[in-house]
Amino acid sequence: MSFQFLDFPSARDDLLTDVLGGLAACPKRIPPKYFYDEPGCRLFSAICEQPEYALTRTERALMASRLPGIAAAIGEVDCIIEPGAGDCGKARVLLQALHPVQLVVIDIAGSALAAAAELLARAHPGLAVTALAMDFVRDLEAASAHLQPGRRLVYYPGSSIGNFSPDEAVALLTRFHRLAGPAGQLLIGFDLKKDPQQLHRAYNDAAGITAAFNLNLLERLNRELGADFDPVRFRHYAFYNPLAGRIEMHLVSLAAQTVKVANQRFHFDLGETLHTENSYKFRRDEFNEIAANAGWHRVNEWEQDGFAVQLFA
Ligand code: AVI
Repeated sequence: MSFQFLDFPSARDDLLTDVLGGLAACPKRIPPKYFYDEPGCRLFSAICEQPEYALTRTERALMASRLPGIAAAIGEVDCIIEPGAGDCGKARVLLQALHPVQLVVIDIAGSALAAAAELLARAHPGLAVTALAMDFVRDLEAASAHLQPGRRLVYYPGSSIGNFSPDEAVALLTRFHRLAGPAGQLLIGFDLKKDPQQLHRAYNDAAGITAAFNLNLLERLNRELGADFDPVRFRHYAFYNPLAGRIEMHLVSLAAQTVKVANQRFHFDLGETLHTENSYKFRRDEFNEIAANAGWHRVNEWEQDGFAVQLFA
């Protein structure tokens, strides 16, 4: 078995800085990457099982039914790199069809990543598995030093690209392009624009799991930064904004209240929002333009039930 785990702890230090900066901003905001502590990862997995949230299931079904065609379009690959790999479940599917020499999985949630990547390495004795615990939006360049030479495929499934603004998406895809190198490819999955009611339901599931996921952010700040948020005094509020083409998630204050984080006080008016996430939905041509601005040209695409997977070179 070949398994390597490397921790780039700089990401941890950002939580306090980002939270203090985000609470001082107007409107208040916190980056969605901070949803994913251990309870947050568990809640996100539960969201993916909710009947209203079809995104993950649809992508899984698309990948399962089209895998031979996708693998044929990709061709020979030496190294698969998956930023935001989480529990490595999606990489496992690709490994069945492509037979790379190395798999590099990257995630900010280091301990869950390490455990999942080690299991993968045990199941594939011929594969070199490298797990990098880092904030890939900031530290991706550091990953280059750990890539074996050869043809690289960056795999970015799950519509995670939708959690970035269009400008941020171009910047991130440009960094993927640099990491993939001259013969590199990008396989990316994203959610398509669709009936806003369907989108609304997906982020307002009846079981309240998305609400718990959103509110867990406040509990995380209490646990890790000694903040004193009272989660029952905030309401999960998610809606589709058709002008911006995105779901917006907010935590709306149910009272005029003051919250303390690291000895700084922040006032919330009744009805004031803390903006926690955007989830952009795309038309296929819109997405092509974003990718083209990052130096990628489209090679192939697959679509199923409002979800698209595109291959770029
Ligand atoms: C990870 N990301 C693509 C999910 C999304 O749909 O934007 C996160 C999520 N937020 C609420 N539900 C799911």
